[in-house]
Amino acid sequence: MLTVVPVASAERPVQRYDHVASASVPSKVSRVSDQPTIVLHMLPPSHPCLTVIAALEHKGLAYERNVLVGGEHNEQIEAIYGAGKRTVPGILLGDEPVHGSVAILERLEQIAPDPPLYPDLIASEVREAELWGDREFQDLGRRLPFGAMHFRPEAMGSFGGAGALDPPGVDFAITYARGAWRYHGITAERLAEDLAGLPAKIDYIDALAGAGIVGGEQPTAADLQIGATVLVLLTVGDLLPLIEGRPAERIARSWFPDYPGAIPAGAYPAGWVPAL
Ligand SMILES: N[C@@H](CCC(=O)N[C@@H](CS)C(=O)NCC(=O)O)C(=O)O
Repeated sequence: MLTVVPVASAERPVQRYDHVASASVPSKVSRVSDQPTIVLHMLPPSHPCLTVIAALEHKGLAYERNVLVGGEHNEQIEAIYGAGKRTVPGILLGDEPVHGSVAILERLEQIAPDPPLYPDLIASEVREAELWGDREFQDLGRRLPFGAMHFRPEAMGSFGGAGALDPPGVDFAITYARGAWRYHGITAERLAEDLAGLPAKIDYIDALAGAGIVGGEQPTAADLQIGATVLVLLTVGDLLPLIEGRPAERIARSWFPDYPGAIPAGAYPAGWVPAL
């Protein structure tokens, strides 16, 4: 999930994903011969960054992680990738800037076709599902956790891997969650709609799995795009009954390491999470 939300204090409430990366660390993946150098600009908890990491590692491409500082990343990314491009992930492929998870996966497929993320027989269906994952599903990995933490700000401690927050920590979490609501355009009405619409999205992932577009023995680009968002949703206890045991959960757990953190069930107002 991600976002670094502008808040009153520059200090972040929690530090997470120290195990994922530290600034400018070469990955351990062995390098495909003749590949260009690859530098990934990322923020650690970002789920589209996890999509790109999974793709790089699945293809066995060596790369360097350049972990940006939250709050400074927008200007840094814009300086590298061009006007209006202010989000992570981006990669530098040699000197060539490629911005955004969908464009990156497509470009990685060109430089390293095997193993394919867009298998020939289902390539157009995979692209369609990947775009759905990027445009319609990915934002839920931001709005649903931050939506929950407005009602349960103390859960920002367990969500961020910091454990229980002390009262000043909860004050910070309250401010942070408010900033996140503003930043992501979350309102109670929108959150309730997001929650009401989630079962249909999980059903759609079931249908994609039934059609062999996701959930196979090897990941497609759609698995990596959709799975990273599901991974974040699995941290929200209230959402587990909608996802557990479904292809969506299997996809997320198959292609990604655990996403630490938990928002205990009971966060959203009663009745907002649809009953199955
Ligand atoms: N759909 C884009 C979304 C990128 C995106 O929104 N990234 C978030 C991190 S998950 C970001 O950089 N947020 C920082 C910000 O908006 O300031 C992609 O997949 O590349």
